Amino acid sequence: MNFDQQSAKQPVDFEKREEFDRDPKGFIEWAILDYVANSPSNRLENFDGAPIFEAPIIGYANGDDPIFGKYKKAVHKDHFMPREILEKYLTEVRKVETPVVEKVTVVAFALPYNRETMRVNALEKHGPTLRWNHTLWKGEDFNNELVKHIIASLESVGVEAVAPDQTPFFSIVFPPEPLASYWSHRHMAYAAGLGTFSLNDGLITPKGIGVRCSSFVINTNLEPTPRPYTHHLANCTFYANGECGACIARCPGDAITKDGHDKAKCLYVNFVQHKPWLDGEHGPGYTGYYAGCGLCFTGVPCSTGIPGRRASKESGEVNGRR
Ligand code: B12
Ligand code: SF4
Ligand code: SF4
Repeated sequence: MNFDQQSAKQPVDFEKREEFDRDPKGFIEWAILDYVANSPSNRLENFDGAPIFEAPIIGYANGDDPIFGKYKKAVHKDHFMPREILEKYLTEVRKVETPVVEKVTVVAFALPYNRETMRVNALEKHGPTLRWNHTLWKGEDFNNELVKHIIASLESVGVEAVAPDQTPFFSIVFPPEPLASYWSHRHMAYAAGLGTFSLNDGLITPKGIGVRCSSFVINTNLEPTPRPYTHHLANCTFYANGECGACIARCPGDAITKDGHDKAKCLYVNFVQHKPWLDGEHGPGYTGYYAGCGLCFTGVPCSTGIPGRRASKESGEVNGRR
């Protein structure tokens, strides 16, 4: 960890630094859980101030784990490697002359949607509820604010960290190229033992598929969380034993079939199809940049937990998909 270099840049709170050194995971987890529990930004202000998200689950991955190399193929050729993006950020944004990046850890977390938001969205058949829509755009603002807060807390004790999707190097790739990004939170969560992908692409965690994800990289060695699955689709019943497929019928845009998830169709529903009626009902400006959807995340067996499954197929081919 490049503690001296950081301390030269800003005053370090040595008392808190001792807390971090005693129990780095405890320090990080308390900072995340406290902010989620107490921040006024984690509130659905138009719904009696109910929390947007419940307490998150948190996991860790070794930043030099070979799995991150695989994401150059599974996500995008320019998907960041954790060590590479931390070094780039320190050099080009923080202007640290010769950053010493030793052991790198990816910290990932998944924030469960408020249960009432899950319940009401499950009743919808054509598009998202206003609660879901607010959880999408106000929730994502909160998610970004939360990560900024954690990075600032770490920097205040002289620990370097970066939120790769909040750097100027991050980009989302849109059609005609296949939809992707340079830092996929779900892939980070998968690496950090938090869950697997599914028929509709969503990440199914022990808290279900009804979560939003985030992740950051830290210049510290933290014990990785075990990955309690045999392949990247294991938590989805469709791939575990060929059953389910409940999300297929939930999709108002025919974007899910037994062959998987059509991202271009899904994009259309999320950005174009739902926006006029949601704005029509509630007024533009009230529904954020885009309407969202998420019907495949609600009213399905994996909504709030990993669905019960029989013996999982061995790794390799899973229900026709690799
Ligand atoms: C681009 C984007 C979209 C696009 C494309 C989605 C997609 N499937 O990629 C569109 C506009 C369609 C979209 C829609 C939605 N999105 Co969106 N989106 C993103 C974004 C910005 C980037 C995603 C990305 O990089 N995808 C890359 C592609 C390649 O991922 P993929 O196809 O899912 O990956 C497959 C391969 O990698 C394959 N694979 C092949 N080989 C291997 C090997 C290994 C080892 C592994 C691990 C995987 C693997 O398995 C994966 C699953 O099939 C992220 C935010 C972020 N920065 O992460 C949010 C994000 C994915 N979206 C999110 C959400 C909630 C939504 C919506 C519900 C919208 C809403 N809120 O109303 C819908 C749901 C769509 C769905 N069913 O997934 C959440 C997902 C939460 C979850 N539980 O999964 C994210 C993580 C945002 C967040 N901060 O939480 N989204
Ligand atoms: S509803 Fe069923 S098939 Fe669809 S993602 Fe969830 S477990 Fe998989
Ligand atoms: S988010 Fe909506 S449009 Fe996209 S796959 Fe899920 S149900 Fe279909």
